[in-house]
Amino acid sequence: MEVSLVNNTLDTVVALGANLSLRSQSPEMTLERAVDAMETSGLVIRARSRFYKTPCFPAGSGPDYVNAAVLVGSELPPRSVLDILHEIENRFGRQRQQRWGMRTLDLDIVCCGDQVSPSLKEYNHWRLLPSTEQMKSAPERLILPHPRLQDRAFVLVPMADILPDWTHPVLGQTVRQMLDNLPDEDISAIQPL
Ligand code: A4P
Ligand code: MG
Repeated sequence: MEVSLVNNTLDTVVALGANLSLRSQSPEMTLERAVDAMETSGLVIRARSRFYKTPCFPAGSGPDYVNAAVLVGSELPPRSVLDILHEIENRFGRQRQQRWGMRTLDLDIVCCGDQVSPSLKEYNHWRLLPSTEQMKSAPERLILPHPRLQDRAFVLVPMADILPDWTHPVLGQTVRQMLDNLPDEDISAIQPL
């Protein structure tokens, strides 16, 4: 389902990922139920990507993921949306042990329209942090857009299903253009389920 709005301020994209089963519930089923839980919590799901099987990043650090993205309509501030997402992650057994560790459910806010938060300076700090440092430290505050979305085929491919013309407010590139910058093998590794 594709929506032809470009950078509407209410456009919030949420990325979903899971690579561990929750008891007998597969990652795919967890993602289905997480989307339902988002709706029950009052977030309006305006578009939903396909579900994709994606190789774990960093390579070899765990089982394949299932990834997807949804376009959410909400009048809540993004911080309140993130609180709802964290509550859903907890309900689905998420434990934060290790940065980029395996997880039953990860819900990230990829973008909220044109917003750059909390400031361009802090956004750039997290975007430009060397990856060895990224693995050790996580931001306390909500950073928008998600500092690594432009590097991640597992975020951009699902996002291209729902909002391909969204333009990154700092990098000035659309989702399609950011995908074009990635190696072909990163993109071909993302397979619809
Ligand atoms: N935080 C700040 N900004 C945001 C935002 N825009 N969205 C804060 C969500 N959270 C944000 O997040 C750490 C802290 O960042 C939180 O306190 C939150 O308030 P987290 O979700 O606890 O930690 P994380 O998921 O390990 O970090 P992050 O930054 O979400 O990691 P990534 O970069 O998303 O990597 N491989 C595949 N194939 N598919 C995946 O989905 N995901 C990861 C996680 C690694 N490898 C993967 C996948
Ligand atoms: Mg996360």
